[in-house]
Amino acid sequence: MLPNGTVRFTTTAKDQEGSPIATRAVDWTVSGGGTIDASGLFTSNGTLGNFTVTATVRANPAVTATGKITVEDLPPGLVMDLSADEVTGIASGGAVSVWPDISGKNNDAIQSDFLKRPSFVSGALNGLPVIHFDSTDDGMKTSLAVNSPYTIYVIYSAPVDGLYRAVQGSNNWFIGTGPYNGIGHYAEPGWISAWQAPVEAGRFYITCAQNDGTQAHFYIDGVDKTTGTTFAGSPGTLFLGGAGASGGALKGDIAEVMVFDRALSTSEMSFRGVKAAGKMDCPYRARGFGKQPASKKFRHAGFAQPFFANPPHKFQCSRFA
Ligand SMILES: [Ca+2]
Repeated sequence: MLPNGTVRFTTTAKDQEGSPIATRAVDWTVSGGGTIDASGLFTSNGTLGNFTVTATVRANPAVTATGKITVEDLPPGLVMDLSADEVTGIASGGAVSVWPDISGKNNDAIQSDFLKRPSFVSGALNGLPVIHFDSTDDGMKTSLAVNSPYTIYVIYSAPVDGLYRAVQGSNNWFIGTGPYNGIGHYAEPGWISAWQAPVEAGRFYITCAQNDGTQAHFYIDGVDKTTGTTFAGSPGTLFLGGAGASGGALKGDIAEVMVFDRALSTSEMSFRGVKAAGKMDCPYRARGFGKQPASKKFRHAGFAQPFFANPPHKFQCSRFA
């Protein structure tokens, strides 16, 4: 969440067999960073950091539950932030009807059809949860209309085969697996990036689509993969997985989707990417972000000494379904 913002916490009571029971009165406390009122509404005082919220059953103080909150200073222009580790109250494998937006802009992703809801998977990526979208029809709709300029991050695992969409628009715009069996990014009227390197099954990629109103770029793990900068079509209304213009499914997992209503600078993009890579323990090449290798020599030099935000523990960055 953003400094000086608010977020509401709730509790769900269950008996020893896991069945829901009436929620009893609880008292709320927080380890720092602001205040929390009797209704569970946390209000940041602007202090950045990680804080723990504790709910204590008033009639039996031995019974407590905790939640965590991260207050961080994000670049201006954040209009949607769907983070799987901010989804609460769903057991692993459970259906996700609402993926709450934590940007403060109320652009939640929703799915009213039970059969089309993605599922919550706990402890899937560096101990953090992800949202799994099936190979047929799981999808979610947001109420966010995106037109250039914009910057959109999608951190997801792709299938190794076929044409699957992680995030798409009401227009023919998507980030997903291309027909070339690599991660691709399409915006009318053509491919901004059709990377043909093999996708590793279960591996999470930090993808970033940036459009400054004139030129479009696409980055994978901090590396510029743009092949066509002039395809400037915008997504329109944003959808996840098998919803939107094509209905094409994902067949994979999403950890986070972040949308800014402006083109972030290269240093801002690098900062966000390194933050995400650290949180999820994914490899990320921070140096040279935003720069298309100018020559073969440069490209060799760049890849010979990759910089990783964390050691590239491949399997900590992966989930195999
Ligand atoms: Ca389904």
